Amino acid sequence: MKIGIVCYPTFGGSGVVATELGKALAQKGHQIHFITYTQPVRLNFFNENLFFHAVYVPTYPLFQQYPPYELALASKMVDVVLHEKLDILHVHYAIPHASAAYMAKRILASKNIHIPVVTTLHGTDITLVGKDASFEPVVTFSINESDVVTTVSESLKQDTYAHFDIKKEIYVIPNFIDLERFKKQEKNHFKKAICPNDEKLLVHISNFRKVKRMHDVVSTFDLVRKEIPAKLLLIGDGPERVNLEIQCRELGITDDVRMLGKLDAVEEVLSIADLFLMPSESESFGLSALEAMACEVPVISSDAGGIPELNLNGVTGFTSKIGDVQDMAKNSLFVLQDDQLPIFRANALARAKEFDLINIVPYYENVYEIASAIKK
Ligand code: GMT
Repeated sequence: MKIGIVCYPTFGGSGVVATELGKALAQKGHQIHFITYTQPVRLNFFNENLFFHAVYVPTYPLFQQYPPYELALASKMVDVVLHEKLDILHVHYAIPHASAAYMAKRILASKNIHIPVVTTLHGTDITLVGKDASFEPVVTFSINESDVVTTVSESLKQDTYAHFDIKKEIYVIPNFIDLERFKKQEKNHFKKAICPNDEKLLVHISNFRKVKRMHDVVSTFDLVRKEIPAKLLLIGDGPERVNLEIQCRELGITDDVRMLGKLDAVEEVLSIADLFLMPSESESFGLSALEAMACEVPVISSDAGGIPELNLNGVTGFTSKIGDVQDMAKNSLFVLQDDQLPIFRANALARAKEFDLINIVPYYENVYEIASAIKK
């Protein structure tokens, strides 16, 4: 099939899932056309089936700080569908991709061209931004107008029905992992550099937004470190970084906390980690937790959203009530015991294997078939 994938090109989870899906589909022989405003971060290699089309938004004095990206995106979708003869459009993250896809679909219909649209909802497009009154009517409409809608967890499906008046079936297709890339590697020299005295290594990876409850990461680590020698690595960057620096200074733990910024090769850091922390306020799936588990790292998390569908309480790690750092610290100390850690590591890997992209990508091919069979 010739598939147009519309996504955010950034480090954020939805962009990563969209890009990895496109790469996997290209390897299966589909022709994939990414449509977004800049090259997606993980689209960093050559494959004869992968194409990138940049959305250009012209500036004009009247637009001031509001250039109409959605219109430029819809126009680019029309252009790519027409000239590359796409069979389907798959948009990731509802805002503004689903409504831009609706516009493109209607424009193409006026030219007697039918293009099926699949919309994948990822998380904050539903649970945070999308349900805001500023967007809700457009999000509801464009979800209902998509030919097929998918969510990345059962929890997000239920949230979508709860927050929006959705009249159609939603298919759950969980996020997936490339086990060839995400696997525990031999990185002992790196571990020695970070943990010279064999300290336990706790890791957190995110976009440092409020929804990630980064202060709970630091508080949990602080409680663990009071009991056993431990270090914390924070990967990523975002609005909460300054607050974290202040919190670490106030707790007097700066020597044991390192912020490495945005890294591409996160699997190298995960290869030396003993525990992954994800205390999020809201999380539709928790892709970075899956990446950790694939590298044999157990997860201590909140029980928000879809996390419990991935992190099995007492098996691959533990889930706690949102904000219960005492419980998260207690669970961390339990998992980090020498007789427990190998068991949790093995369980985490076994669970991650259930999300192997080889098993999950065919579900997307299936919904493309379903969407293509719908004639409107
Ligand atoms: O929160 C992020 O990291 C970004 C956000 C996005 O939509 O780009 O991630 C969401 O989608 C990911 C991929 O499906 C999920 O793994 C994340 O759980 C989800 N984030 C939230 O729900 C907060």
